[in-house]
Amino acid sequence: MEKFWNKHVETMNREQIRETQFDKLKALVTNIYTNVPYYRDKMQVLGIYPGDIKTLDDLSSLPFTTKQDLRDTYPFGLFAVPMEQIVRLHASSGTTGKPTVVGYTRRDIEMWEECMARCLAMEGADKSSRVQVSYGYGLFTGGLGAHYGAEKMGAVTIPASSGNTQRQIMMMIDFGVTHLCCTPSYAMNIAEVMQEMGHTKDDFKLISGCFGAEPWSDSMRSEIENRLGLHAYDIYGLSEIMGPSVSHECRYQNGLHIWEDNFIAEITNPDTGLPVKPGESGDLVITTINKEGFPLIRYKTRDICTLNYEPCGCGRTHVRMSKPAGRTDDMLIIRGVNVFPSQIESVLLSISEIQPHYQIIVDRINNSDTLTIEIEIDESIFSDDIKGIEDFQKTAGNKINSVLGINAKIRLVEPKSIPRSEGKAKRVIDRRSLNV
Ligand code: DLL
Repeated sequence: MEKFWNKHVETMNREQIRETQFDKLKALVTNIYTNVPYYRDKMQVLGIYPGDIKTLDDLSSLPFTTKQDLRDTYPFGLFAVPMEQIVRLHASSGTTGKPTVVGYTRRDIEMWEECMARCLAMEGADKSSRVQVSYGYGLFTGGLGAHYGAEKMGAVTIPASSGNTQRQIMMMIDFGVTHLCCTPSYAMNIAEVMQEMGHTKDDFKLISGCFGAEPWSDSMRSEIENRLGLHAYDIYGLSEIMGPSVSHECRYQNGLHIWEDNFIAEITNPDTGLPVKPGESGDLVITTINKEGFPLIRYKTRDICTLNYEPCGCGRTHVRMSKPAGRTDDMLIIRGVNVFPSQIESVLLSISEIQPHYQIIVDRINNSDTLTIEIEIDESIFSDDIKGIEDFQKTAGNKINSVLGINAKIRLVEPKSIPRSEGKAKRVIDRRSLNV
């Protein structure tokens, strides 16, 4: 039977969702115009005032917010409440320069807990569950975000954080953990170490896994499900908006329901900023209509996906986003062909001998881009003759070429030679930027 955390809200009809969104949007625009000088200035430049928001569609007249705006206002310039009302800060690990800082009021934390509890319920968790949170705890939102939702639900919550994998496995077995929250690449790592320790999936009581924070393919999903003996669900979120639980998959696994009573989702063309046609893919843009501390108007996530408003078999009415393929900034352009690392993963894992451990190396040699994929393979292939190995490399290269239209050099590497992830996996080494 379908489990809900807040059935009334999760199943309200589309009209009710739009009404709720409109009421909250109006209040939000007045709030930021009054309390956030940065937003007020932006709106005044465009000649837009709170009274101009007369329908939900007027959202599109509001300015976008970008990562650059967050940097320009570092650290607290976009906060909409006095610091006395902020009870927690999180920050994203900026690869360059300063991180982006997000503040939460007590009510924001409660809203986040509620969203996370809805996500866990979607996987079938309830207060009888034992939830191991193996996302990193700290400024990263994964650990604490999942933790508070599981606790809110009344489940036994185990704040394992990431790392020390053998101990994680011992706890999962000894504590009878039913639900595991971590990145999909860390789940693979756990599966591998479990095997090395001489355990099998039957030693676990796992029912489901709540995996996100990085792109992962459906082939990776099957791999994790087979190895750990659980149902693997995708969860999406980002520090700027609210960490994990912006959206989550139901058991139909045909997209992730976005909690539309808290977030308005739009898809726009990443170059022009114009809305795409219904069902087309583009940049996911999110407006947080229920946050007090750090509300964002039309935030360009740079995550590429589509939106699906069709009714879902689970009964939830909130829109579904497709599994994000990756951020526009993670998209590789190799000799003019656009490709996301997750697409390469999908092709690789469709070849049975390939282990889900790989690294993508992009370089520029003699002014031409080169793509090398290092993959770990079964011991069995390594013990094969040279011809067998060459044939295998050719098959993998041809498959990449026929599906993605790019030439790749396949380098087979020994089992365990690619670093294992405890959080977000680093799949791509782009040496082109180093050579410029
Ligand atoms: O990764 C929040 C999170 C923690 C989500 C735990 C889910 C689970 P950031 O570190 O700010 O926050 O990274 C956000 O990660 O814009 C996406 O590009 C990517 N991302 C997050 N979830 C998914 C997912 C957290 N399920 C950035 N699939 C986002 C693909 C994801 N990419």
